[in-house]
Amino acid sequence: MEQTCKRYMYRWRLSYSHAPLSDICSFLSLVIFLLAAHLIAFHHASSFFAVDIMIKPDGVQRGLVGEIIKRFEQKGFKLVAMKLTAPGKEHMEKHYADLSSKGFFAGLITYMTSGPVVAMVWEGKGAVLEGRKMLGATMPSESAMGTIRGDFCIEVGRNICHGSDSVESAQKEIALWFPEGLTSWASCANPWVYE
Ligand code: D4T
Repeated sequence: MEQTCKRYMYRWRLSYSHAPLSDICSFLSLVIFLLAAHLIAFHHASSFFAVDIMIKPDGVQRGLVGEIIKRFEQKGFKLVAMKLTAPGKEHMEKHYADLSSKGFFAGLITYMTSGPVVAMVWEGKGAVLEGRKMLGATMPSESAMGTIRGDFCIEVGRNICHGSDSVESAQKEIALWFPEGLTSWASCANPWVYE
């Protein structure tokens, strides 16, 4: 009996002292990895970046181009590229490629190719995150008043403007919309916008 107990104790100690230690190590590495990824993502999103903003055909038709540009200018962002363009179906399908499996995709492409759009690139600290806040939620009914969608539209299929949802998609979209590159310039407002 004593022997059996000792054997069990030995086995228990083995499993307690080895397996859990490796489990704890993997768990700690996972926590450290997630923490680092979170910090990097946060730093990425709040650093100086350019965001692709597009005024959709309804925004152009309804005469909201000036109003939308005004909001980004007044916020303190710097315009580094802009064009009024109607690039066609293939281009829009590329822009919205990640939504190609959605039921609303065909309607979205028809809407997006129904007239010219204004594509812009705005640069500034946290431009991607702040730009999305300025646009408001995808669903206008969920957009806060004071945001562009909250103030100017009602339906998701006519939600006026687009904004990149991450630094990575901003980089992809900028390459798609402005293969000729951006215009680099120094704004005299910089010291009045940034500490
Ligand atoms: P965009 O890309 O236009 O800035 O929109 P969001 O990033 O805010 O949202 P999204 O990619 O999910 O949708 C892209 C585009 O599809 C239209 N849409 C969306 C739609 O017509 N019906 C829907 O149910 C959804 C979710 C509106 C925006």
